[in-house]
Amino acid sequence: MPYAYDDQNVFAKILRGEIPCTPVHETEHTLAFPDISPKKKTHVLVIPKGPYRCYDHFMLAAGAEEQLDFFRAVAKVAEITGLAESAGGQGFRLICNSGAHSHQEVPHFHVHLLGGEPVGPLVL
Ligand code: DGP
Repeated sequence: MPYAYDDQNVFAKILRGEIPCTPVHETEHTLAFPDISPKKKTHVLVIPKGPYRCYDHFMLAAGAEEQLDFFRAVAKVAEITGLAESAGGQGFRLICNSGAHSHQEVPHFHVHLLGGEPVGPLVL
């Protein structure tokens, strides 16, 4: 079954400029901006610009160039925000909710990058 993509989701609106955001980092294929409701001192969302619904959609349908651009951008954001060890930081947690059981609220693939303070053990 093909993946259905709803272009009325909030991240699609951000990409079209219909909802404002303050970019932390932007590349040809990727955009990163602060989460509207930060759960840690630093909480950045990284999204591909293409219309991908979830992790498996992105990894199975996007081109290798988009995928590499995305995951490199995540590392770049970790550097820009000072979380990366290469930037003197203490590291970060990446979270990807993908699909209904994961509690993904926005149906546009994204990862959460969290840090700037200890994030604690993974509690589910
Ligand atoms: P998830 O549950 O993984 O789909 O998380 C979606 C996140 O998106 C959630 O942490 C809140 C964030 N969010 C929702 N609407 C907006 C918005 O309009 N702007 C920004 N910056 N973040 C948003």
